[in-house]
Amino acid sequence: MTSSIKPKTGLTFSLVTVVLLAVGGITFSAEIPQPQVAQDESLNHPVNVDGQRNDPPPGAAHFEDCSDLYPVLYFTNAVQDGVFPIKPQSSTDHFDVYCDMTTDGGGWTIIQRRLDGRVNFDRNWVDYQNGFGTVEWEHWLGLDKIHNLTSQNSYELYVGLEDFEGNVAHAKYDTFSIGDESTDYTLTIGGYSGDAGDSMDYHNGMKFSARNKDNDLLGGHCAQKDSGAWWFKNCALTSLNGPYYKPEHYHGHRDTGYGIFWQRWKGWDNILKATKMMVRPQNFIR
Ligand SMILES: *[C@@H]1O[C@H](CO)[C@@H](O)[C@H](O)[C@H]1NC(C)=O
Ligand SMILES: [Ca+2]
Repeated sequence: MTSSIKPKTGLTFSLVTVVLLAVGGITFSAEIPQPQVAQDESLNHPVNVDGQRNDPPPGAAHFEDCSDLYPVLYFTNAVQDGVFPIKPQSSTDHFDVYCDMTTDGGGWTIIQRRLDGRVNFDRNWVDYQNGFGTVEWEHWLGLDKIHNLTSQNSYELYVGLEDFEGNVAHAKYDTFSIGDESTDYTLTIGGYSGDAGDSMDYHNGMKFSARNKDNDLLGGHCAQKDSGAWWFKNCALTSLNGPYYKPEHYHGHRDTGYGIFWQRWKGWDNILKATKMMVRPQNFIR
């Protein structure tokens, strides 16, 4: 089975549409995949736990993350991956994110995605703070947004990986959050499960580094030496923001330098084709 990391559709829902569908009870027909949960179970899950969300003004976003939006899509039979606006509690404005509503029960907010190398990830600190790329495709959400997201609740992390032969693997972490700017976005991660092997535990407690910001434990500068930007230590067991190489142009890290790798799955020299990192509250109930 090759379950691809690629988005299934480029469909963008507007919040207004979602609300109208929710209110009108309009249902989509056949093509929309049904969520894999028992009907009865899901009916116990309230759409609006927070009164504020009952009547959002048109165009405004009151969903704190994609998990918050999941029940609305579910009750309108519109469960599908796509772009939605969210507004974490501490954020003053809403912003668009890509919601993965189909992997491992759905409700995931994507914070990082590589698909084909069309977006340059060799960027400065400020770009990693603010985010870059396109939400619909290759994307880094931004450290400030990731902090605001993961500080409003207890979050888990899902990392999806795909190599150039079409093999897929994943790593899931029960605990994931990053500190704010004053901590240089220190990573807190733990509770691994999955089939990719645990490459992230090594990075637990590390600050974020970029090519113009050295927060690693090495005498040198990992982000310059290895490229990319990450919670480098001494230096990395995985680097998902590293340079994107096609296999025909890659001859191992000693010759070409480090690419996108997950050491515990494929070693240092087997570069990856696609990656995604996404977060969801630990207490998410489908
Ligand atoms: C994150 O939250 C702070 C307040 O805690 C806010 O000032 C800032 O604008 C937020 N950042 C983003 C990108 O939403
Ligand atoms: Ca250093």
